[in-house]
Formats: sequence, structure tokens, C-alpha cells
Amino acid sequence: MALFSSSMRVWRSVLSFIVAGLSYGVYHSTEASHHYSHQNIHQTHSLFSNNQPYRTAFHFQPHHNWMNDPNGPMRYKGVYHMFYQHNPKGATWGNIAWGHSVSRDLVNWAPLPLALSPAESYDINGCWSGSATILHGQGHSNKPALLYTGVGPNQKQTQNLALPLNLSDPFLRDWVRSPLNPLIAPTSLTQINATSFRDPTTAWLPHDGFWRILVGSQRRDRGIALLFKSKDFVHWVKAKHPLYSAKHTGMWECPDFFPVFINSTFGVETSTLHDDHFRLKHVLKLSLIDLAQDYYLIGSYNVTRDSFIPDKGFEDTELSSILRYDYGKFYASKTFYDDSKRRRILWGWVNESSAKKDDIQKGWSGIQAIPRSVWLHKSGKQLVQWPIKEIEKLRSKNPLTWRSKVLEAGSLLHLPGVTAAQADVEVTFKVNELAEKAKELKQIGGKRKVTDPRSLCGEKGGIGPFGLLVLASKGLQEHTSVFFKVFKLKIDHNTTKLVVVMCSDQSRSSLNHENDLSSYGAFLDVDPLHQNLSLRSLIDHSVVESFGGKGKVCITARVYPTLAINDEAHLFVFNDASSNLNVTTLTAWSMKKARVNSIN
Ligand code: DQQ
Repeated sequence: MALFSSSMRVWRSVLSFIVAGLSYGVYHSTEASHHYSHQNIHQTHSLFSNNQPYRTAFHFQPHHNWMNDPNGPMRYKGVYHMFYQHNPKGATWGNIAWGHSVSRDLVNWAPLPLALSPAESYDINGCWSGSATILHGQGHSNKPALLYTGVGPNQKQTQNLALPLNLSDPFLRDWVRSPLNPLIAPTSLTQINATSFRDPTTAWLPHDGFWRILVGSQRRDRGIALLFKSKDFVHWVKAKHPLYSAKHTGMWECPDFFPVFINSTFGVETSTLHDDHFRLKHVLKLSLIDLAQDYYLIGSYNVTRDSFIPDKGFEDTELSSILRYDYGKFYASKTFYDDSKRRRILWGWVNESSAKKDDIQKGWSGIQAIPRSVWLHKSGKQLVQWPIKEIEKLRSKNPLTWRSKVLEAGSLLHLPGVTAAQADVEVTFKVNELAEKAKELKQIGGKRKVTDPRSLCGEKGGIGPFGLLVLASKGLQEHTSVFFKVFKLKIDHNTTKLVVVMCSDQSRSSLNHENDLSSYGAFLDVDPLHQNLSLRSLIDHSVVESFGGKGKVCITARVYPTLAINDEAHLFVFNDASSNLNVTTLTAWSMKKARVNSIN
């Protein structure tokens, strides 16, 4: 702690800054753009010979150049495949092709040649997002098929099929387009907007023998998940009604639709509609282009009517109450079913928060979040996500471990012996009766209704903030703060309720203010009186992925410290509640580097 005695002096001002920064809502819009206009070609900056403080050590990213959406994830002949939207010619969006990598453990990845790149008139302006389906039934035995959006002249979007050239190659190196492409094209008859028609889902096959897929679309400001059916996977017919649509949500990109078990953490194969042991619900995920945010609905799928009825839909509530996989930077996500471990795995694109010129300078842009197992919480009200178990093999053998330690009010404790720029930290706080002291925020009869949790991150009073200070410089000029706060909300004249917010504050993450320093926050559905508050953060140079309440809330942030890089980065746990708190457990691991798409 000696090293940080001067840090303690600045600690108070740091905390007041956390609060000030959040309450003024430092929500910038700088981020790597992926708007569909120009074809970017840049000379890639000489990589890895120079300074690369923001290169990640265990997140998926291509060797160089641009990446956005995850495409067609699957497991075939014991090999995991990851395709991704890629600009092979530059570090910004353009020339979109399908990059391809393979792995046996979802942690270490080997790069392969592009799986698809613009070649035919219908995809000459880009091979955009799509999904993999492992064809089964009807004479197929485990044959992978890729459906993707081709962008042709005038940005016309069509849905296309590609199949492996050689099914005995577990790496599926070569893909052949169907001679019948485009399989689904917008026509005046179908009333589909030709420039808003993209991102086919993984197909599912109910007992009636008709494959189904969804394609994202929009009509005026109504987001639409169009439904198509096919007997042979080649001839597709639009269903009379979309599976689901909602006003005022804009274009829906990258829909995803899958079943989940009620009361089990196992994943469910995408075509399964009934199970002898567990009942099922369905999840529909939509990527809202206007917000660059992924929202999901839990509901019931009726296969005879081909309808999806969400338990709580966009029409029933305001957008801020619709569930999100991640309340930070996370978009265009996609799941797949991993039959080897009976789990459903979620991939999501984490964009840069830096200026375009910096992306060009560093020669790359875009990472994927650590793949997460996803299942329905036992309450049935939300999903739970947790980093895949395999990532734990990168943890060092000798973590820093605390058991039951008092964290005094106003304290900031350094966590020594951990490579703070490349770490995995799990901490659990016991709040209990302290929560009763939380400030009461009046909702009813008061001046406002608290709907945006981000506004509470910066609110004075309440219990907290307490949490982790990550990627912090020695003098704390730079740090990213991931924390909880507990408030008492007056619901009506007789009822008060304790609410927990989880926040990730990037306002002081970098001295370079050209970066997007937006802060994020979300309500965490945990009862602080009876349950401990747990937080896990995966820290990897320029990304902080945090999981609150054992995966009930996830927040991912991109940060670009100028001082707190590599060995100059530090890690702290802090408590700015007015009373002492108990840390019941804390474990902090240094993380090893994974082999991700290295080419030597
Ligand atoms: N990215 C792709 C589109 C998709 C968008 C283009 C989502 O297919 O709608 O690169 O980020």
C-alpha cells in the first residue's frame, strides 16, 4: 500500500469525480463507424513491431484490419468455427467478406482463408451477416450450411446459400455458393424494402418438415423479423405474417431466435420445440441499428400459428425496461448450440471507442466479447450469462485470494501481484442490513420516476459506490470504475424497495478525451438484504467485461489508458459507502495470453 499513499490523497477527489462525471452524463458518440457507404482501404500500420498497448491478449480478434459482427458460429467434427464480418483491406468498415478461424477450445484460434468474399453480382458490394445451420433430417446428416446476405448493385440485399466443398475437412476451408442464389430476393410482390432486408438466422426444423428462418427488416419506423419457410433449404416462401414486429424500433439487424429450458442451465438445440423433462421458452434477440444495442424478449413460440408472444414486448413498456444482454458496448450478437457440452454460447461484437484515425494507426478495429454460456434464470424473467469455462485455463496458478475482509468506509485497497492489464477478478460484497440505511428516492409524488439506471450511478446518497477500480494509473489520473450502489425506492405510499444499480464509469479511463468515455449502468435484480453482491471483471488491455449478480447484468467497456498500460496498470477494490463493508471472497488471477489468430 506504501506505493499508493499519495493515491489515497487523491482518492476522495476521484470518488467525487466518479459521481460528477456520471451525473453530467458524459455520453460521447465517438466510435468506429460501420455505416454502409464507402469502401475503405488503408495501408495497415506495421503491426506488432510498434507499440500496441490496446491489443487484447485473450479476446478474439483477427490478426489485423477491421472486424464487426460474429457470423455462423458452430461446432463441426469437434472443431469450433468462427466467421466474422471483415474488411481484409483496412482497419475501418468496407469490402465486407467473411473472415474465418477455427479452434478446439474457444480460447486459442487459428486463422483460415476468407470463407466468402464479394464475387457474384448479388454480393459484389459485400457478403454481410448470416448464420450457420447444421442440416439434419430429410436425408441430411450433419451438413453445415451458411445463409448470408449478399449486397448487390444499389445496395440491394438478398439471402444466399453457401455449402462446404469438402465435408470431410473438419476445418471447412472451402465454401461453394449455391447456383440457385439469390435464394430470397425482395420483389414488389413481397413488399420488402430491398435495402433493409438482411441477416438470416440459424434455421430451425419443426415436425411439419418446413425449415424456418428469420430475416431482419423494417417498414417505416417499425422493426420486423420476417419469417421464411422451406422444405428443401433452397426454395423459400415468406410466411403471411412476420414472426414479430414492433413500432418505433427502427431497423432490426441480426435477429436471433432460440429455445431455452425453464429450470435448467443446459442449452437447447435450435430446432427443439418439446422436451420430455423440461418446459421451454423462446428468446428473440434483435439488434436495433438506431441505438447500436441488442435487446431480447422472452416468450412463447407457437409453431402452428408461427407466432411469438413475448411475456413483455416493446409495445408493453418503455425501451429502457426491455432486457439487454449487455448494457455497455456489445452488438450484432449471435448464439449457437454446442452439442458437445449441451450449452448455448453467445458471441457479440465489441466495437472500438476510439477515433477512426487511431484505429487506422493501430491497424485493427473490433473484438469479440469472451463467448458466454447463456441460459434462462430460474425466475424465468431474464437470461443469465457467464464466460465459458474454458477461459479459466488462462488463469495463473497463484491468484491473490482474500476471505472475509473488512473494507472500511472510504477505503481503496491495492491488489498486488496481479498483471492488472490482463486479469480476471471475482469479488463478493456483503451489504445486508447496511442496505436499510440507503437513501430513499421518492418515485411516487416525487419529482421524477427513476427509469434510467445510469442516472442513479451518479446520484449522491445511497449505499456505495463500492467495487473495483481497474486499469488505474499509479496516481489514479486514469482508471475505470466498476461498482454497485444501493438505493431505497418509494414505490407507493406504503411500499419501499431496495434497488441495486451496477455501473461502469469510463469518464476517467483515459487522458485522451477524443475517445468515447460514455458510462453505462443497469438495474441488478438482487435482494441486497439477503444476497451478497458479486462482481467479476475480465480485464484485457482495452476492454473490461463485467458480470454482476453471477451473470444477471453484463457491462462491456472499451478503454484506452495512456498511463495505465501493461505493467503500469493497477487494480484496486474500493468502498465509498459511509460504513464498513465485508468482502466475503476476492480472487484475482493474472491471465495468460491466448493464441488468437497469430500467423507465425
Ligand atoms: N453488419 C452487417 C450487416 C448487419 C450489420 C454489415 C450489423 O449484415 O446488419 O457488416 O452490425
